Amino acid sequence: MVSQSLDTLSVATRAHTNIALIKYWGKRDDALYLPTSTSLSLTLDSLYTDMRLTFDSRLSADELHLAGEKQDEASTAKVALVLSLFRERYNCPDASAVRVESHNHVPTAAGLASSSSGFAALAFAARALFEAARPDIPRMSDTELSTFARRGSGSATRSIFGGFVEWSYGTGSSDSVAVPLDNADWDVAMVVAAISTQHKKISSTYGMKHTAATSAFYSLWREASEKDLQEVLAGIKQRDIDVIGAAMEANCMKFHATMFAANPPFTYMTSKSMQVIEFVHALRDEGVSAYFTMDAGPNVKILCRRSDQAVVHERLAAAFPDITLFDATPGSAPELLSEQQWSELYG
Ligand code: 2P0
Repeated sequence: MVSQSLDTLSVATRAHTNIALIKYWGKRDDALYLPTSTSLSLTLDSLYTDMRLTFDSRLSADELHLAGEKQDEASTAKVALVLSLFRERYNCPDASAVRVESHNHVPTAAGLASSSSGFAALAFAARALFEAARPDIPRMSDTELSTFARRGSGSATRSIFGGFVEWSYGTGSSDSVAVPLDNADWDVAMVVAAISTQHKKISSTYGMKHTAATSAFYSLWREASEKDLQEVLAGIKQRDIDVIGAAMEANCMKFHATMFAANPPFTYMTSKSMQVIEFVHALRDEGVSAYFTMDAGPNVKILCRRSDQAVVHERLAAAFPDITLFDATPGSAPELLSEQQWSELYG
């Protein structure tokens, strides 16, 4: 971060994506992004978004540039909304418009949750930017910060912390927050099997709304998900990958079942996803602790011991040479990047 006149002040950050072990799938309040159930995730190190925010008095409105390309007003709207919440919170409605430059190191919109790292990066950078503009206002806690990330995208709430993180149901907006559970600095890892990096046909936002409104299984899902959550929490406490993995897989299957039971029904699973799932089961039959989860896309994420990650990767690569694999270990909370780091990366 560089301290210059407010007009050209810049802040750059890196925030990591997270993968839900217990899924968020539905809002009880669409405007405030309050979830219908508590979710739990693992933040990943190797999939992240870098973002720089700059006050620019020459701009008439906030701008979003993705990998150097200026986005249209519709794509910028949610970013502008989150920035407006910071202007309000920091009591500076007249602050200059902000230029947002974002670089995703996550295949966008492929069920790999680039919105989680994107809005976490935005919130983390905006706090630093507005703090510099209004140093007289007391520092915003990470817990409160997670409610600002939430307003951009539900899953972004959880990327405000590293390791295993819960996003609590809460009683309202101020306590539907991220809670860090465990930094996951032990024998845990993921291999992501990116079956498709194409834009998905049904967005998560629409998919969860349609499912909550029409699925015959939706009320059962909420009840059952709470039980799965308790099992994952117990598994994290015991550092037992088998307890965590079994409950994670069960939660994933119930989450996808809600969509099979929607009206009309739909699914994000493909035949290739099923082949990978069967392969994970076969690995487990051989004694490797490997467990799958899938989100709003065809990709399969495999939870395993860090000490087994190379084996899981190699076996998958041999069986599915056409699938791109990403190795990940637990990631940390967002961090600030220096101007020098930014210019070395993005010129
Ligand atoms: C999750 N997903 O818990 C769930 C599981 C996808 C499946 O959070 O509408 O992009 O912006 O809050 O966060 C993806 O949905 O949706 C997601 P919005 P988001 O990770």
